[in-house]
Amino acid sequence: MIDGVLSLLVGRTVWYPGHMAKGQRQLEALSGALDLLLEVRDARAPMLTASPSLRDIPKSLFVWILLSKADLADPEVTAEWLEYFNGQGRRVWTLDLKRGVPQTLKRAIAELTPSSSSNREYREVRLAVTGTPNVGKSTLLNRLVGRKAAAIGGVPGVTKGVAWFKGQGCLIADSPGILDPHSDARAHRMLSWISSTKGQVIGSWSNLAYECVGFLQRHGMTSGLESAWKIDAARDPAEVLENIGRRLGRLLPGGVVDIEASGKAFVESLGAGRLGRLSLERPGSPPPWSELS
Ligand SMILES: Nc1nc2c(ncn2[C@@H]2O[C@H](COP(=O)(O)OP(=O)(O)OP(=O)(O)O)[C@@H](O)[C@H]2O)c(=O)[nH]1
Ligand SMILES: [Mg+2]
Repeated sequence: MIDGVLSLLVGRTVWYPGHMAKGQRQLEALSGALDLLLEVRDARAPMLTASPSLRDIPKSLFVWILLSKADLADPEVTAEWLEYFNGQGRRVWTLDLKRGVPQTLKRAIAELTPSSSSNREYREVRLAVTGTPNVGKSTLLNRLVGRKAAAIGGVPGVTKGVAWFKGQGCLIADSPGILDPHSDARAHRMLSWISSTKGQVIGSWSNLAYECVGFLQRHGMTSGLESAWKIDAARDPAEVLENIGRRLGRLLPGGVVDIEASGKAFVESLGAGRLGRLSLERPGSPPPWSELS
């Protein structure tokens, strides 16, 4: 039954609002005047959340990778990612932005000097944060400038345009989250599991949830689901969702579970990390979305 429902999701329904295209153009336009780009990726899925905006930037620009929401990812897998990126000669940090920014990152930024390659009339180092939606770009910026300068929020699409903020001895540009409009629809659906795209624009919440529960079951990652809602997570995904709905009291008249509301609660809980620490990708493994139909 689920296979039939999921096949409806295979069509390309990528969410690509106007502010993303505008943000990407703005970032590309200013990239020649930057000393550093901070590419924020979600530690739970560092390849899935690789930034598509890096294609048209000068090859000489330093790009450091910041794995955000490391507090929500499996620490062992995050350690593998650090090793992977270090092995590629990349500079990489993990972030738990609820706590702050690592001193080593602050120091590394403080040690930068304005690049002499661009013709500039200013002295401050200039950097920009980039990344897919909702990965924590604005939270990072606020942490770096030491105040709540940029708006943040738990849903993707909060930042709508590039804006500069003054930090200590540097200027930092915030930018809107950007998705690859040509990405595989399965990858796009998976982005909604970690709240990096809007689930409701992709398809029905219940279909997203069925697919996600199946993925977690295949990868032995359902313990958080069980402890959050005290349900048997080994059941058929439709049954799991139904039981979540009952637990949460998401009932329609007549006592029938509102399966869309249940799916929404499940996907949003997963994205917000309420179902335990888990990672969707491991270095060297095939892209996780390739196993979806
Ligand atoms: N647990 C956890 N939550 C984080 C972390 N960083 C950011 N968040 C939360 O993630 C949500 C998104 O943060 P934002 O800083 O608005 O993300 P953004 O990338 O600027 O999002 P857009 O502007 O919408 O693309 C907020 O609810 C933050 O509190 C982190 O390291 N750990
Ligand atoms: Mg933002």
